[in-house]
Amino acid sequence: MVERLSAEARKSALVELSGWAETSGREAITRTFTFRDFNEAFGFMSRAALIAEKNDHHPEWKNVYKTVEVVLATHEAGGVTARDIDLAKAMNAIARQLGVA
Ligand code: HBI
Repeated sequence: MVERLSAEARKSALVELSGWAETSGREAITRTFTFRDFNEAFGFMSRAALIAEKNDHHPEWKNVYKTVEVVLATHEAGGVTARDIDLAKAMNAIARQLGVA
């Protein structure tokens, strides 16, 4: 079982994660990605989905046209863990490759 990060550990991890913030009202982290169009947003989701499935760690997300709103938490730990931080980093890397953020 992976360990839930303390509030302090969460905060210091977020300093390194551009665009991500604490989710209000729950122990999770969130970022909204804005792409050029739907095609690019869906491409981002497809690439992130492959990583998520490989690691058996899945995002909560919502897509509206060119925006993708992501919430990451580890349900079995009841909070944010290193798995969420790793997935957030991977998502940022994909977005960067697409020329966003
Ligand atoms: N994804 N975000 C997230 N959090 C989990 O706890 C989680 C998951 N994907 C798969 C998963 N847990 C499984 O390991 C368990 O539901 C069996």
